[in-house]
Amino acid sequence: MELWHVPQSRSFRVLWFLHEAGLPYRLHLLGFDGSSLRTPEHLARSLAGRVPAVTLGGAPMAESAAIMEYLAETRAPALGRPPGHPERMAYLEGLHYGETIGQHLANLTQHHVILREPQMRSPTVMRLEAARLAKTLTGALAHMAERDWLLPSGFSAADIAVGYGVWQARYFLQPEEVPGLSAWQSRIASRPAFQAALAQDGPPVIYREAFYPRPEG
Ligand SMILES: N[C@@H](CCC(=O)N[C@@H](CS)C(=O)NCC(=O)O)C(=O)O
Repeated sequence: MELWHVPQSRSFRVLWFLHEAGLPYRLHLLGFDGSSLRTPEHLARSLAGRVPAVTLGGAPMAESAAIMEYLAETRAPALGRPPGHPERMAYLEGLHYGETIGQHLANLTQHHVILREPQMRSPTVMRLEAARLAKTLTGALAHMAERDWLLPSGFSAADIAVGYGVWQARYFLQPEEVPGLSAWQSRIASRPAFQAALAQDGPPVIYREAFYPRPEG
């Protein structure tokens, strides 16, 4: 399979999944300036000109949760929970909760990183979205209670979908804002497949700072 990826973006989920599953892939690194995402070739793979985009046997897919669900069903059963599995509902919930977290990360990235002119940036949005991001993570942690991963039976693609947001949250949230977040990030970082995916991620193109503080208010 082929994967089109922008370093530090949501396509990292698919890259991480491929390493967890031990599946072979061919990686194409794209920029985040818009131009390489808007070519006719890329728009044929991703309707909105985004990443991730993959081709599987020549057929395109471009939603990371759908890609992971399909790959788990067809090539990596240990990372999925099939229909009829007692954890199926919680698995699907976690797999898609990643985008509930992701929308806040995307808004924070817009206002701290993408919008360059100060008058375009909203301190209100920065504060509101940081609080909403913290809420999504606090909620997930409360649900996990004493567990390391989202499902009682252990690590799954749902942990990759959510884990990408957990990892990226370090750009916008201080550890004390979400008790348990640092330990969760450490558990993610301790996975060999995560480290192997990081090694393939490519040079930073979105986040140049380790942390983006929001204005007081
Ligand atoms: N729901 C999609 C979202 C994909 C998405 O929006 N990716 C961003 C990078 S994080 C992108 O390609 N943005 C480029 C653009 O908006 O032009 C997924 O999770 O795969």
